Amino acid sequence: MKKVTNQLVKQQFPAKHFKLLVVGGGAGGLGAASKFARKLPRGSVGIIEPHEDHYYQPGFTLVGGGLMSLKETTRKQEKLIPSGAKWIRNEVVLFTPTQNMVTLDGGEDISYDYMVVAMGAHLRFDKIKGALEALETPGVCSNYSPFHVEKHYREVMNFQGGNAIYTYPNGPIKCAGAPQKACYITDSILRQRGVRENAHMIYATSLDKIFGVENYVKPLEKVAQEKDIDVRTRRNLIEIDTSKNSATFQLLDEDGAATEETEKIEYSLLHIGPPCSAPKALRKSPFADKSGFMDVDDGTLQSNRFPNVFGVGDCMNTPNAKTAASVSSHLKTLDRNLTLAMLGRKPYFKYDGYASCPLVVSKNRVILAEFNSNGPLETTPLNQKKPAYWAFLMKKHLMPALYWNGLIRGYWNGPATIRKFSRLVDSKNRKGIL
Ligand code: FAD
Ligand code: UQ1
Repeated sequence: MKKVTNQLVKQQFPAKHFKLLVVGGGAGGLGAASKFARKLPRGSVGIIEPHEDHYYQPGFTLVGGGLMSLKETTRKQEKLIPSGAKWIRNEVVLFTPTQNMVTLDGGEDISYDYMVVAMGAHLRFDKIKGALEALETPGVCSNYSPFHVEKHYREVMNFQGGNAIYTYPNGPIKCAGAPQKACYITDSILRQRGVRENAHMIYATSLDKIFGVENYVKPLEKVAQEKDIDVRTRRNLIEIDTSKNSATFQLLDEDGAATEETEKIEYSLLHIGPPCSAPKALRKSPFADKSGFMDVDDGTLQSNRFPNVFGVGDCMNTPNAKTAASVSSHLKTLDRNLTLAMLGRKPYFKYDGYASCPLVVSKNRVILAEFNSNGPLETTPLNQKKPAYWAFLMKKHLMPALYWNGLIRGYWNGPATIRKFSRLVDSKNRKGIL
């Protein structure tokens, strides 16, 4: 019976044209499709997504630290596609926005009235010489990849001594705090295992400071200092030589430009924070700016060149940090602006630039960084700069629930409303009225 129904659905909604086409079935794509599948007639929304498994990527930090299983972060995509929407299990290889069309791998064309591009950011281990091969050798791992995140935990549990290096790339990266979170959890585990004194822990970053948001720099410097982590700034990992267990860093000048100088460090454990880029099909499309990311209006998230196309998530060139938390606020903006566009009106609702990075600083403490380009944009009246157990509980229990039940189902629009209420009791700047 189910087979017959599926057949009927297929006949009713041929996969050729959609009122709304969503490219990418990650956090942003599913959230967008869910919102509009509820508003539009059945079969009006198509989602193009090549992968069968959907990962809750923010959980990878916990998986790499042995605090969550990979299984808990993984669900089958088919179970997550909103009812009424059609999943096209393929990838876009070509965008032809002048004809409102995309081409799939294999050559099939799909057309649309409106499109949401939600392709995320791609991990570019290939930009570091030898990294792809090195990831298959002992000691080299990355929480960023579902295929190498469990290896990180195994390496930490087997670590006996030597240099443990955590790297941060020179350029865009999703969840910019994740490399240092991995470093801090490792420190906790090594202490618990009684082998910390055999380790020299290095956090090597291309930035000129430990974290890009000023408000959290001092608290994080304190964490790194207390944990005896050797923070080396203006270093960019460019090569891994597994025959010598050697990582080569290019030294950057004070403006972040490459110099001729390099530094080689021998590793026992090397955790790679990969450079990230826009996916290839987007990079070479008319949507991309020079950086390859999708050129959108920072506020409305509408494509700067094609007004029937919007962006959401990590694939855009908006100045926010690339996080799932940002996606929640993108979705709020998209919901209103795409609806306006569909009604023939001009989108005017503005994304507030919100991003958040729960900085896990041990196996049970988190600094809950929340910010936009102007500085902190915190939700709670509590001191979020201080490593806290309540924030850890949020990271471990509340955030996955918000993601699975709220964000990807199009119900979670970010914490802006909670923030307004909590400002009434704002103990931080004493402006609250309660
Ligand atoms: P994604 O969720 O990555 O989805 C993009 C989708 O597009 C993918 O499913 C992909 O298969 C698909 N796609 C790509 N190319 C094509 C194509 N050509 N055709 C069709 N589909 C395509 N965020 C937080 O808020 N808090 C955290 O604590 C946090 N920690 C993180 C830790 C790690 C280790 C990592 C890796 C990320 C973390 N993030 C965190 C970031 C968060 O996971 C991302 O910002 C979020 O997933 C972005 O959503 P997105 O939809 O833009 O991209
Ligand atoms: C958030 O909304 C979100 O997406 C569901 C995350 O990713 C899993 C986060 O890490 C954070 C911090 C938020 C923001 C939510 C609150 C309640 C502060």
